[in-house]
Amino acid sequence: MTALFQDGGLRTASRMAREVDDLTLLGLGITLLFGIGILVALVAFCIRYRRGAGRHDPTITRGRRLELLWLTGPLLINLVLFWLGAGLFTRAASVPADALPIYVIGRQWMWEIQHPSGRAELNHLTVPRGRNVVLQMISEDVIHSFYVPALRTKRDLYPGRFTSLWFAADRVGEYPLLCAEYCGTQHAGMIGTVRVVEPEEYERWCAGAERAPLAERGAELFEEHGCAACHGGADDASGPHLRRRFAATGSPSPQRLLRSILDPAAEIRGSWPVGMPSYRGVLDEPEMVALVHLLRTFGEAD
Ligand SMILES: [Cu+2]
Repeated sequence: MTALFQDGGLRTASRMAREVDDLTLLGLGITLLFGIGILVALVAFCIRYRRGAGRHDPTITRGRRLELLWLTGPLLINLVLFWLGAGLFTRAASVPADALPIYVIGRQWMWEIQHPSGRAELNHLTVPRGRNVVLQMISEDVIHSFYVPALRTKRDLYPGRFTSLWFAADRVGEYPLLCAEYCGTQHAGMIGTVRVVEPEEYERWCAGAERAPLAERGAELFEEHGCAACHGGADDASGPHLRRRFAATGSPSPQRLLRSILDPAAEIRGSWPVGMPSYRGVLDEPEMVALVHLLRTFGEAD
């Protein structure tokens, strides 16, 4: 049924996008079926039982079976739609563990994309086909919304906080990327493209990075800002050895890591001797991205 949309500018680029279409069309189909059925019955009854037609008054005053039918029928249909919709929503919201992280920084009025390889892009997002990708997104100023119609997916970006969006694009091509949250006078110009390429091409493209890998830049910041003094594993350290701890337990989510950096008091557990200062206003967003990415790599089994 979705083939209908393929060439009409509503092309889909992931399996989940097609599932969203199918569910939408199912809901639309059921609505049409009932809507048309009711309309036809209404018109037919108006003509058949009009005044002067000589037919008896058709008003039904009792009919338990009929009542049960019109109560349970729509209820069951709605429960099925809810079940399908909730299932899809849950899958869209649960990031697969193996997803490739790519970082998105939104600012008035552009998208900055950072790949772990060190490759960066403006208003373009290059992703490998067939691979689960998770975007970790943050805004530098106001609320933006990352919207890719071809993926049937959208998520807001906020200042000082990471939100994530995952997808697995399965069709090579270029798809429009839009900001779906009015974010200032040039909001309408905050557009770009999502470029889906073959995995080998993505690897080749990443190899041409003009900057150091993200984790490397994160490691520099880790030293520069004195993180290592407390979190580097020294005997008299006043904080947990993060590399060792995350290697054992896995890294927390980017949002939780960022909160630990910007608002440490909210995240400190146990009885460490010195409270950590907040790094709000100290790190800019690209630095937050590099540092959080480094902390995420601590938790990856190698
Ligand atoms: Cu915007």
